Amino acid sequence: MSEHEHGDGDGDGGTAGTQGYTHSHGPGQPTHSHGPGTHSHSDAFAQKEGRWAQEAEARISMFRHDQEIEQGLAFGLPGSPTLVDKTIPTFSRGELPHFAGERGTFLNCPYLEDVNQVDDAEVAVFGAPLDSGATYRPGTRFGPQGIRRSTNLFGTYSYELGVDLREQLNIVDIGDVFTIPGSLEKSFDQISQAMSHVVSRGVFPVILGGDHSIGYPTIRGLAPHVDGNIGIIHFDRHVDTQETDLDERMHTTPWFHATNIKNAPATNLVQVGIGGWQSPRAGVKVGRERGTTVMTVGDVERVGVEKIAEMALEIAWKGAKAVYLSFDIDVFDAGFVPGTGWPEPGGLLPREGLNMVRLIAAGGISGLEIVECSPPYDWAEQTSLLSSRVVLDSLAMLVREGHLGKKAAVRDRRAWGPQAG
Ligand SMILES: [Mn+2]
Repeated sequence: MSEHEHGDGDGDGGTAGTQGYTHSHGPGQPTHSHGPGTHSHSDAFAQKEGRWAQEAEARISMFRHDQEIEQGLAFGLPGSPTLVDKTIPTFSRGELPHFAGERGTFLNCPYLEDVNQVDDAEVAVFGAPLDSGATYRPGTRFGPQGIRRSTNLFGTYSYELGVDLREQLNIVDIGDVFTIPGSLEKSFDQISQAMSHVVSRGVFPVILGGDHSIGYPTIRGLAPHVDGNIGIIHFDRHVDTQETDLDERMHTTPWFHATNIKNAPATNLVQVGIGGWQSPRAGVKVGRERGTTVMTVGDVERVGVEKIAEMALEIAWKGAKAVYLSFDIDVFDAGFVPGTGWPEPGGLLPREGLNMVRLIAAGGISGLEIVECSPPYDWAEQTSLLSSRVVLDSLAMLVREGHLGKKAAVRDRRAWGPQAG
């Protein structure tokens, strides 16, 4: 049986993303710890999330899935008569097989050529291909390509999160910002302008970096559109708070400049996963003077991911109107992320990082960037895969908690599939 045939579909055409999904929160947070009173070895306890997810799947619509198959048969011609599965076309159109075709966009979502129409979507993914800010290994200019390509390995549905992004979210890929390799400052201007465009249309931005220097222009593009302060939750092994590096604003400097922006105060900057032998002391001094919050890998280990996420949310949201997530993939142990600019041993485990991302996204964020993925240094796409997961898990939690997934699906034009957009 092919993947095409699972489930019966629930026939709620046109309502994917809204009524197609009975809003119900997950079985508690992913790493929810249970009080001593509830601790038992019963089946129900052992399968708390597993069983919840089994039930949750039944509540997700199959509308876009079915529409994609219908369109695939129309545009890709019905498959050979010898095939038993009549949903398979002659030419691959849509999700399957994952190794075929020209997918190209993030999670094979629709590509939006005309960015003037971005407000039809609820989420816009765009790349900021830049490595001019890298002070050691370059290659993050290929980050957006590598991250998009790695999403070929993922479907649109997460088992334990009980979310299917294809059904529940209007997400488009608007391609990459035209960066200027010889000029960081001009690239920053381009990135800020792109960010500002997306945010001004009320669309949730997802930025695929790029080295971490983009953290400054993204905040600069976001800030004028937030009626109040912005909190920043920053995952990284490095503080990135010095003023200049090698005489310029580099990928070691974004938060010095971002927290100079009036409504992005350093006291709302929370830095998680910091540590090791690569943080320049100049940046540490700035963080100390400006009062940033730093939580090391050791702090995460000692206090636990749940409490750290809770504290990060509390500090970032204090007096703020929006919280932005900036995730440097090098926060993970170097063994998991060879494809990055400054790999540092002793970082977070993927489970720890992803669990914190989920908890933070559940609290509601206004945008996110994933940075420092350098495909030329990557092996077996593992750094790209983890980068994609940060985005996917964030989006799924935003949908599950009702922060995203509110805009009704626009039939046909925004449907997932090869002809969409
Ligand atoms: Mn870093």
